[in-house]
Amino acid sequence: MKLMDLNGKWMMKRVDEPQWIEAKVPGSVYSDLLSAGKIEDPFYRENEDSVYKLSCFDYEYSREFTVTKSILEYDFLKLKCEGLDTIAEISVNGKKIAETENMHRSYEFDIKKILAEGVNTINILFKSPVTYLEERKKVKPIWSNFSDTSFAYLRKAHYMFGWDWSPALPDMGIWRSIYIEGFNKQRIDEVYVTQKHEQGNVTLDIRLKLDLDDGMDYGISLTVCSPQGDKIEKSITMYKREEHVLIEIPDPLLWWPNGCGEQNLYNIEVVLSKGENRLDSKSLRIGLRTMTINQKDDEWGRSFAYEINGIEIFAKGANFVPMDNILARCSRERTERLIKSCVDANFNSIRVWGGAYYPEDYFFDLCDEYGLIVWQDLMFACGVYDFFGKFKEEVIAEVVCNMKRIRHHASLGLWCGNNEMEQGWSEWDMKESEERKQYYIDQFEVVLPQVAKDTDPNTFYWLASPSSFGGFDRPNDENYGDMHDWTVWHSREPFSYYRKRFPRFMSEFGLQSFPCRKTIESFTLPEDRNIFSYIMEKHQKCGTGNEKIMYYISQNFRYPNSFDSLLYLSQLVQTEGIRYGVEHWRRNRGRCMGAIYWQLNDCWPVASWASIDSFGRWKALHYAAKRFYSRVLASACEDGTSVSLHITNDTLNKVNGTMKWRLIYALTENVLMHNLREGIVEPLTAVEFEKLDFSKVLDTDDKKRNAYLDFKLTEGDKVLSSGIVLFVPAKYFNFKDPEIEVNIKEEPDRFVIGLTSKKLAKYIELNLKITDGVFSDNYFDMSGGEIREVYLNKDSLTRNISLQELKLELTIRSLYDSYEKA
Ligand code: BMA
Repeated sequence: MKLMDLNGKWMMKRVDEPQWIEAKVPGSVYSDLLSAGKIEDPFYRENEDSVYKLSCFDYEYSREFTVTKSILEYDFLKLKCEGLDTIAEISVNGKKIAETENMHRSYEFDIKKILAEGVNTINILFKSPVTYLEERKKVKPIWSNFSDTSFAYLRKAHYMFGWDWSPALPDMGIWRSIYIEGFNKQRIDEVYVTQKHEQGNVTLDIRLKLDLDDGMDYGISLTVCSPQGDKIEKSITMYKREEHVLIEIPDPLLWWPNGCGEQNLYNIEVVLSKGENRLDSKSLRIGLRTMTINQKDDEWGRSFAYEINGIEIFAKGANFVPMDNILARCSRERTERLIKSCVDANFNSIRVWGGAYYPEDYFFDLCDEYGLIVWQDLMFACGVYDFFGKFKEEVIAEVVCNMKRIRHHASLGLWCGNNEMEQGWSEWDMKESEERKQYYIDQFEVVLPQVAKDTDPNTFYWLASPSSFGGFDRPNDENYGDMHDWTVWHSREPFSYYRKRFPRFMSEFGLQSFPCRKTIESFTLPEDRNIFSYIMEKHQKCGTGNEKIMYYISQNFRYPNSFDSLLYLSQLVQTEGIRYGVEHWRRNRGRCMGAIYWQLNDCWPVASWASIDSFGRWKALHYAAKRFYSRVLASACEDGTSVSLHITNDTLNKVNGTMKWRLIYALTENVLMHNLREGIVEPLTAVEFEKLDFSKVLDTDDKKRNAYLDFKLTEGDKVLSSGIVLFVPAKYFNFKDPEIEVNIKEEPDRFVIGLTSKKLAKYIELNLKITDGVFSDNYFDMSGGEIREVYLNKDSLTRNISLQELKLELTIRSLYDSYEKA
């Protein structure tokens, strides 16, 4: 039972300095220094460098707490630390009780004998992770990507040492809750729930483990509460340390990922008592579902698809990275905004990438509630590990601890051993010893799979991302397992290259862009606002990133007429590239069953692969994701002047659709050809709906530069999906001023923005100068003469604004405005 919270006000000081400053726990050194006004915003301009240096010192945290006589009467008193980052020495009343070296696990220490009635003190000393690694490196360096710090020696979130999207800011501190627990011989040690689904019936198998002497009779009462509030209760007497209780759920309501059904959740409460005395309790929230990865041999190799409640789904989502470098600033609210943005963009899954940390409980609660299947990497990425001795013990303890914490969540889709390490050993020139290669096999193919089998056997376990068979055998083979494809971007292949790839499950691919102007203003002075300035390059962590953005712009768009236009075009190339890949893989639904782009979010304001920046602002890509991940997608596969129109139906229902298309001459907006076709698309399938050949009409380059195809898939009067095809790169197209007209109306809960476009307009951007908000659609195309309504829900706005203010704040542009005309 939790007796005393030690969160809240502490004091903190740099060990070599005399003065203490006020600190907040959970928190961190940087966040306390920031609150005390001792450092400036580490994200501003080049402050990263000076703040990094502060991690070369040791810091001490201290607080007092009062222990009453009644507390001391407990047989056991434990100090619980849910997260210490990272090299820590813990003392209570001047007596050292432990040293720790792993931010990824929780710790429990016996403090019964040390506590005294009255005022007690607790001190936690954090030693510099930078100094520690420097010393280890001097003895024997260990390979790691993106940073030569030898970070793989330390169980600390790797991205903190700098990544190709993260600054190097290795913070430290008491980053999760700390408290005292007390119990009298008896407490609930573990509640582990598994489920059996048989012909629509669900039986829960609740395994209980108690911390008590055998043969004692303790009462356990279990309550399962359905989403509608119906309760099933069961009581037993425990005579052993471990017991199974089976509970059948009447009329089970299943949990589904977003887009497939409801996110029904059941609460389970376990209460331990002796006679009338309630001794301990634990609650869990679960979802009734079966979930695995299906791998079936087929004509191409072997499939790789999530199967939920018997249905194979196409996974749509992105890779999640930490939301801040100062973890104290992450919160449930910020995370909820991000997770909500995922489901608003039609995601049904998310991958938690292995170079970070195991997310908070609330992250998984939110994924349960919103319906995002979580691909959870273990926290190993782009590094080589010395898997023996104390390090090995730490790793095992950490994985067991996190599997036990997370395994009951409805949203947990799979555990994955690491990020890109099997691939690293097979494809990268790491020049590491054979001995370290053997450690890889022991860690990722023997020990951790066994830990998973013992701790969470019902969740699918995958050796590495990417992987095919394990054992360094073609880990990134497109026909087996999952795939990371960085040929577009890192090797500058054109977007059309994606169409040559038929991965079974694409778990990483991406293109960078700059964040929007508002975000750039947060870390720059006006004189920095040039992408090749020192400060802008400080906020670009991928060595050749800006060059590549410029390269892709040059392939697709005209030379931008301003810094603002350059930012805008960078977001458009990112959007187009990812759309190209996703639409192709969704057209090949069945062969490919997942497209998880790199990356969802950012930890600071930076040029990166993210679709949502560190302020939570949607880039063009995130709006495009809402369209290309839509449950029913109409997409065009163009090749010269022929176009095939496809429909991908990810729903569990038939689509009774009508596809209308028009070939239009842009100068006059005259319709050259058109057609309408009706048809049925079966659930969970992708079909080629229509094949068009315009070679006769578009027989000159000039005509190709002036004509476009617009297509729209409707069901009844609902537009399900639409698109526009150009027959030349947009940079060669003969755009005319679309003369977009805007008319805004206010309704109680939203603003309705009516738009008309005289001529074809590509990538129309709606932007608010000051306030942030999420539009129902953005960066979309309009054919000449089209009328459209876009909604801005008031609850998405970061402040209340009037209609008048909105009119002043709203700016609109399209591709036509991004380049010089004469
Ligand atoms: C993949 C990821 C990250 C990296 C990204 C972009 O390798 O796993 O390590 O940030 O590519 O290069």
